[in-house]
Amino acid sequence: MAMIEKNAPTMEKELKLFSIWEVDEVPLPELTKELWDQIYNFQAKPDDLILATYPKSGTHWMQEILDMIQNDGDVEKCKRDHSLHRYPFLELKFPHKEKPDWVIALEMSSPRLIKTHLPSHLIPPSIWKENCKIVYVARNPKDCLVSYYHFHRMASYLPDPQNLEEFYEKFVLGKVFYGSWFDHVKGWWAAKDTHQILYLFYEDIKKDPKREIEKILKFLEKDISEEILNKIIYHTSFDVMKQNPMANYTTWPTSIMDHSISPFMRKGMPGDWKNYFTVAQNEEFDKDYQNKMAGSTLTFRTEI
Ligand code: PPS
Repeated sequence: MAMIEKNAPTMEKELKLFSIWEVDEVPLPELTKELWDQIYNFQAKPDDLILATYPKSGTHWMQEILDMIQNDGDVEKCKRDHSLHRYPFLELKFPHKEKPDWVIALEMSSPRLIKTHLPSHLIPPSIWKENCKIVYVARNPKDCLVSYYHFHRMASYLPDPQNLEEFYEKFVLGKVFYGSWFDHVKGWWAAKDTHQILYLFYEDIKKDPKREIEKILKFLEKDISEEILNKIIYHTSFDVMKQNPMANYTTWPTSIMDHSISPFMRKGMPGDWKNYFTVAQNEEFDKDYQNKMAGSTLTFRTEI
């Protein structure tokens, strides 16, 4: 919180509209451009834990779960700082931070948790080479699209989405930051056959957080008591995270994130897309989905 308050004026001045540049046709925030070589050549360590997601798939939720696991359910420790500052975002450089996040990661003590929205083919090769454990969270594309749309409305550094129709077109064409949702989820799905990847689904975590957190514990080879497990489920529930200033971004200047337009912790519920998609859009989306996902064994639930 202190860093946010201290640096609010710098953030307001410098966190300007992100422009796009592309790596392998994947649109990325331009602020990664000059750092790209260093990011791609980032040196991972074998005990790094990587959290990978397509935007708006539950990154902050999973980070909170992993932080609670790593801190044995100590809620106060997990409130030590805002989620953005607790763990580095591999490919990003925020103007209010003195260093790019990959440098912050280098200076962290192990075991490190590092977040990324990068598609699997743009991940620093050292992450594969060191055989790091990776938790990937995927969310159904319709809710992802709606959530991403609202995020563009409330975050001043993201291009104005105009309206849902315009954003819908960009999303299905993969012309949004981090590119095609379809390529992202399929790329990581394929990668799990050859790497230590726990592939989770937002909808499953929502439906049965206990079962999904137990999967994570097994993957991380970590034992915790039933009491701590219940504490983690409670602390990382949508309603509790929505009230947590260390997780809900309400401490950010409103000129950067305007929660009166749309809160960062917005709905947190599978199926909200039904409030936004027209019947025609839904049919078109389903057709496009069939084509793009043909041959994939991945399945998504668009409601629970
Ligand atoms: S970001 O900005 O890309 O890192 O966003 P990300 O954290 O990946 O996703 C934001 C969406 O996740 C919802 N969220 C949650 N859902 C359920 N339970 C919990 N605890 C939770 N925490 C965050 C958040 O509300 C965004 O989804 P929408 O649909 O917009 O509500």
